[in-house]
Amino acid sequence: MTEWYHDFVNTSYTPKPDDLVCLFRLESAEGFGIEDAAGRVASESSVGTWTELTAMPHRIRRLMAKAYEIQGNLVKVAYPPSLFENGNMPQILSSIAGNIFGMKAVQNVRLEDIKWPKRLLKSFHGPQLGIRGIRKILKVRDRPLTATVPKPKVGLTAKEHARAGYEAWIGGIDLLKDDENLTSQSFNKFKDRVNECFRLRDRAEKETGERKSYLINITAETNEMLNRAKMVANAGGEYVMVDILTCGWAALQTLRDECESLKLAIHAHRAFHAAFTRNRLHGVSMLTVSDIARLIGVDQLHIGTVIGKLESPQEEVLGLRDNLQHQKTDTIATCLGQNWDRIKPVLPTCSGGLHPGLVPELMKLVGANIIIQAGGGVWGHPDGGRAGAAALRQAIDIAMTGDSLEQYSRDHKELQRAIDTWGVATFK
Ligand code: CAP
Ligand code: MG
Repeated sequence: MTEWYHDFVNTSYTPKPDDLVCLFRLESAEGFGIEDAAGRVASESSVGTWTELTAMPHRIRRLMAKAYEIQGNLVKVAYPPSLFENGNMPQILSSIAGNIFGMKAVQNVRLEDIKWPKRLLKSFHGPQLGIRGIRKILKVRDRPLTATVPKPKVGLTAKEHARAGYEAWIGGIDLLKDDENLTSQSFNKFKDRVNECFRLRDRAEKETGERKSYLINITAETNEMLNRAKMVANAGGEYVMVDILTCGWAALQTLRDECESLKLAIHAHRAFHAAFTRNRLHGVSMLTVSDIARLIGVDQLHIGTVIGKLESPQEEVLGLRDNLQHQKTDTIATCLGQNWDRIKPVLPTCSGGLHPGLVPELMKLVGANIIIQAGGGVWGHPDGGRAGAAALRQAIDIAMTGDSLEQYSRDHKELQRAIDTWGVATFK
């Protein structure tokens, strides 16, 4: 009997410009070759099932995906465009990132990257503001933007939270940020936080003469999230923050459109990603997540730090940065490259275990077109949050010039105290 799945392998096929292409890292299970596994992945993610069908009309044969390149464990699959519904991210992902992860013939499979054809690209809106729009709002042209999450992560009242924001803004921070697990708990109701924080934000702007803003976490059930976005717009906010992966892509699509009418930027937190991005052999890469987030249209996204408290390899962080910042990326080993066309760039956010002493190294690695977020690295400063905020800003100022942090800290006491506390070390 012929192996039906092999009909989905065609190494002489060249993808057409409007095919969607996926790059998988694939390991077949015992008893199966790589072609057996590749054929099964292409079949299950397009039109196939576990056996040859009695009726397979010719027109449906044209919808078969093709595993067209197999190099070691890296397999490229081309999908005909008619498999997909325009602007429907859940449908696209149920196809190419659906059942395949559980197939018995596959030991491990990781979706490394997706190359989006023009038609699908056009069916999503992309960021409303993008990097340029954000920088314009905040009137910060060259340096990294700064953000801080008050710590403890949750437990502060709305008043305490706003007071922390005020201290940080006055100290030199641009963006107050909520933590991913702060929404509207009994001790800190969303409505109270909106009122308190924007009141003190306006005051901090007046006192510093700088633009200040607030990444307020609206994460909730979709309708509630839209209500919260409206409350932020009414209070004069510029942003909402959302936990994109725990909310889900459909909710994010809905929110993206609402934010267009409310003129709000979206800060995307990626809590949950490591559940399926961290295993290098199985799951979905963070690069793929960043593609989807950019297509749907977040304005800012967490990418890791290389040197902070959370696992984020240098190659991955730099790949994410390029994928978010550039209009066009090249095909390299585990990346298919993409022409983003009219889809605007997204501002990468580096966060997780950062403090002033790590800023020069971070900027050397990732550059200045980023947001630097420090929670513990501001609120653990021995002289409090305002001093911590000042120290972070001083570290950025000196890193922008490339001069020595240690020397600069001699006449910048907040920075000096931060360095006395944490040095230039990474804390796990
Ligand atoms: C950082 C952070 C972020 C992580 C998320 C936290 O706080 O606010 O959630 O950065 O990871 O609560 O841990 P600290 P990533 O500055 O106190 O470490 O950015 O990698 O998505
Ligand atoms: Mg957090």
